[in-house]
Amino acid sequence: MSASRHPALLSTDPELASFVAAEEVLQAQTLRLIPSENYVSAAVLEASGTVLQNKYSEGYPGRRYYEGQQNIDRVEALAIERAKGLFGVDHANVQPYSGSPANLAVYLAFAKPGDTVMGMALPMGGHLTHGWGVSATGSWFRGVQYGVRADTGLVDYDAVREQALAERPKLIFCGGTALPRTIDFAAFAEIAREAGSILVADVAHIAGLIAGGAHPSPADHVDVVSTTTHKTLRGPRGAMLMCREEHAKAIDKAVFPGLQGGPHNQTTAGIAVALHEAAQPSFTAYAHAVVANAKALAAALLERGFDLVSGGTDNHLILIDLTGKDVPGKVAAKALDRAGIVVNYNTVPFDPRKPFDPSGVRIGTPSLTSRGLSTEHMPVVADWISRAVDAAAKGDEQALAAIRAEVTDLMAAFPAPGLPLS
Ligand code: DSN
Repeated sequence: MSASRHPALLSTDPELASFVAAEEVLQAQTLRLIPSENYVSAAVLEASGTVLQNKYSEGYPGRRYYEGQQNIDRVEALAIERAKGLFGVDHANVQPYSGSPANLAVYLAFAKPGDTVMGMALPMGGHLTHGWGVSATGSWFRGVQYGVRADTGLVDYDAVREQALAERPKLIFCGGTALPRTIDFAAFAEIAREAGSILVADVAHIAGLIAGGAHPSPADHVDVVSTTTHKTLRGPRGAMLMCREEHAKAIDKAVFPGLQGGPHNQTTAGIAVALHEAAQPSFTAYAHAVVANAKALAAALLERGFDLVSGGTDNHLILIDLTGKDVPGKVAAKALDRAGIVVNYNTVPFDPRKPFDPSGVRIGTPSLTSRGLSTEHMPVVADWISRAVDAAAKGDEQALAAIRAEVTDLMAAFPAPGLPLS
């Protein structure tokens, strides 16, 4: 199949082409539940693979350090205008290479090494770059971390406020990577105002939901919005920083020349296409369907005796605590993978196990919704997960193989965007 899709690659480097072809088959045949992944459209794939990648263009539209920018400037200006329109912000920088560099640029813009910064602890659902110890942001800065309540699995905004007023951090991050509930940006804004902190909403996971109106927007509440572009937003792997006009210069200077060199123009083009797609009514329907599917899947998992952190979900993501099932997260994730269901093992709040062998698995509905699965399919998905976890406990490989056959069968009826071979 790759012969027709990537003929030049096949003829130049058949070995590499075979890996790509195998990945196409894998993505077509499996049920992909990793909540930070998705399928980009064929248009985004095409834009991301253009000759735009042949250009160096350090600087910003109209202010470059290299000549020959007449087309690149138009591409980047278009991406910027589309980001501003979609997210309702004054300023957008579309050059960060991905989420971690985007967040590092925020530190560079507003803080000095040694300053106190505050974010959600990684094992509670935060992100490495929110001041967690093993990241540069936790070693070059003094990271203080908040979490969720043990009894509810929810952020305790009173506790966050108390901590912020005691620590007076330079930066406060809200958002994370394993948060199944709506983020109260207004509450964080009030806390940041009282503490005199710059508030950053890292909406990487939920950017597409915000764009589609399925999650409240941080635009009116925070100083900076940081996001990757490849999760629910369904763009290429990249990132954006968005802010009010007053912070525009600091953000731009931090991204370039502060942290990065030439932007990846082919990615900028893919981002522009994704932003255009996300502005269509069909994307609003998609974002709401992602949430409806996640709620239906959570309900079906609860019916089957699963323990979900915070008791369910408001967004695209579900965090399953497998402690009661007596199957470690990693064992379950690997068994699910053998059953054709791709998830990642994940810590749960207050996890007694280690991050590399934690108690939970993290799942989400962005990818399956992109393929057109709807709420009626979620009990089937929950059944597969339940059967696979039981099979993992018993070491029943035959049961996993049987699930895999069922998964492949259903997926064949729901072609994935960008993968015509499905
Ligand atoms: N790696 C991303 C995720 O899976 O959530 C966060 O950076």
